[in-house]
Amino acid sequence: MGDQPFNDTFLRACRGEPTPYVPVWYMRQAGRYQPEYLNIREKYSFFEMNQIPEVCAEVTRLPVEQLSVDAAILFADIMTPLKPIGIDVEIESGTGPVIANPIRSPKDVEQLRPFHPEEHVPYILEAVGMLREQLSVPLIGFAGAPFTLASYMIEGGPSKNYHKTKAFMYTEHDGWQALMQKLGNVTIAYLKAQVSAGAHAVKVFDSWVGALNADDYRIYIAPVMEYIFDTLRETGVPTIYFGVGAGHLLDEWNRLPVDVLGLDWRTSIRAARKRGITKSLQGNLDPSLLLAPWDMIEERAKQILDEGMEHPGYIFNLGHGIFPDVKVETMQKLTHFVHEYSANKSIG
Ligand code: 1CP
Repeated sequence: MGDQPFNDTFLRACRGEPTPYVPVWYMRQAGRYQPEYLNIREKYSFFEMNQIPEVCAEVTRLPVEQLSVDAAILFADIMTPLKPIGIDVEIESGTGPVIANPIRSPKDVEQLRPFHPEEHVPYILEAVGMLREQLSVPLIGFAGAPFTLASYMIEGGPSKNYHKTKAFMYTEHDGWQALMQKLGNVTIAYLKAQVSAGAHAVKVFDSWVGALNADDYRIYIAPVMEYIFDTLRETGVPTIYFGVGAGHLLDEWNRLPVDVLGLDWRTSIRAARKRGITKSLQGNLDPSLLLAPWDMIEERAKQILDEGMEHPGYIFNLGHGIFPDVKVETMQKLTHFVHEYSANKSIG
């Protein structure tokens, strides 16, 4: 692969430049829908896969080779930096992250240790370096955003309503500020290290921040996100921000010093543009459609591409991650369709 010319279409779209076709990659493009992934996963726990650079690199490359997507995303998890700071987290099959010692008080926040990527996760940085050599498409590094990380740390695992997280936020003013500050520093340190090791772009996943209304986002979250993206500017690589069910926060997001906003399927690209969103956009096919008949997938993908292509700075993706029941062939067909349709449309 290293012999192929480098495909920078994705990076150009991140920067809002025109591209010959619409670049595409998929959230959770490495995962349980791939038989090859399942074979490897049988042998290792999730974090073991993370800790062996050759395995981490192989799983990261798999969707690039199999689907012909225009970007790779590092095979790791938003939970990866939490173990070294003192959170006892495991990834359980079918559930996700489960935490044995959730945060219950400001004292628990005080006890969190600082994160030093080179010392704590050298294997991740080694995998990034290997991928930089092996890939002919950009590598996206990533981290969790403070609210989303805090939601797992406080709830102890996946949640539907984030009651405990919000109660902590509303009740423990200083404890919450300290937690956001500490997690903001984790995110920054982790992403800077990934860029130094070779990542071409970075994405901050704030998957669950849509649980807050715009006022609370402005008060409790915007300052730390501004600090994160402001500091990441120093790296010079494009930055991406994503959350699920967060259409009501778009005006807040548009004010952040970030390059690309990732939309879920609830907010159309055209609606976001009409609201005055000027940044590059990424998204947003409903992943449930991947189980619908092909004609329907194609029709919706076409509609999204038509909307996305009204402005330069557009990257095709799903509105959230691929899930295990999806067929690899569907993803291959979709990637091919996005490339073909957008190339012909921009020429025609
Ligand atoms: O191709 C890729 O995207 C692989 C790399 C990757 C990324 C970017 C993984 C591997 N996880 C993530 C990010 C991640 N992890 C997010 C943000 C994106 C999103 O919203 O999906 C979140 C919220 C997590 C937390 C997490 N880890 C969950 C979700 C749980 C919930 O609350 O619903 C799950 C299921 C995991 C485990 C996990 N992470 C990644 C994989 C392939 C898996 C499944 C692991 C397995 O084999 O059991």
